[in-house]
Amino acid sequence: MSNYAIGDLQGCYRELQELLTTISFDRKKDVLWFCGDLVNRGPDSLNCMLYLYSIRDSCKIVLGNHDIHLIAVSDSIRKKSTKDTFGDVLKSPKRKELIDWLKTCPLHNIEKIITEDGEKEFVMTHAGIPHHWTKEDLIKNSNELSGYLESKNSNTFLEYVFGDEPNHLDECRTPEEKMRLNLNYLTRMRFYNSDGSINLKYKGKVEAAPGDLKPWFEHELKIMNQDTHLLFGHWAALNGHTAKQNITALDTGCAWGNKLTAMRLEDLSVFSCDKLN
Ligand SMILES: [Mn+2]
Repeated sequence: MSNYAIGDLQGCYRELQELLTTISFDRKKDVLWFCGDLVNRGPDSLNCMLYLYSIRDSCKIVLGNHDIHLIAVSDSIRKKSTKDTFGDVLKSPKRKELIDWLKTCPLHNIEKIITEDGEKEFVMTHAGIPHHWTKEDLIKNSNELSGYLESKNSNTFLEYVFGDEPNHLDECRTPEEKMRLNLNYLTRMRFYNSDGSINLKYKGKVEAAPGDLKPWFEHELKIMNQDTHLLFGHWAALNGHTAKQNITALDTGCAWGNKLTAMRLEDLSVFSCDKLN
């Protein structure tokens, strides 16, 4: 039995199947962790969702910004953009079932796993974890957001939760603003500005970042201790590199022509499948 953490799928269904063949995935024994952004930009969002739904008992999925955008478009809260490629999900007879299921997926997953190096606590979110959050903060804030997304009033939640502002904890004046910032921390964050606000504009490489931008994972993170291992996706420009032993970037940009990556958590072995033409 092994746990595999898999990077941003973004509709790359054929690459997922090839990767699962490479790792000899056995749904009766193995567990797949998905770091979110299951859909969009790539060609086969519907097939990805149908497949993951069919093996959902063998999966730990956290939601990414594209997944939440899909939910909001499906619920007529947001408009589909010309860049969105999840029309197949919206047109599917299974749409409601799939979207209802997506709403039950959390924004984080925490689990202790026995590795070759002893017991480690793996923590997965889509984009990252803000430096000032403890594990308890993560659980509380993430579960609060999921509670609204899963509730009958999810439309009200989706109406106020999109937007880039406020981008600093000190600028949150209402509970709604704080939840918007918390969702952005979990699903969209890459860099902090020097004043402690998050920068949601620059998406590129760390070495080419303008001015004083610093990746979230370069800050001293309250959640880390010696047995913690963070897993995240969302940031294809990192190409899997954080230069931190205990923080793994899983998004290797399959939808952008690069590759889909899986890491076996028990020994941190990395497997990948190049983008298929
Ligand atoms: Mn993302």
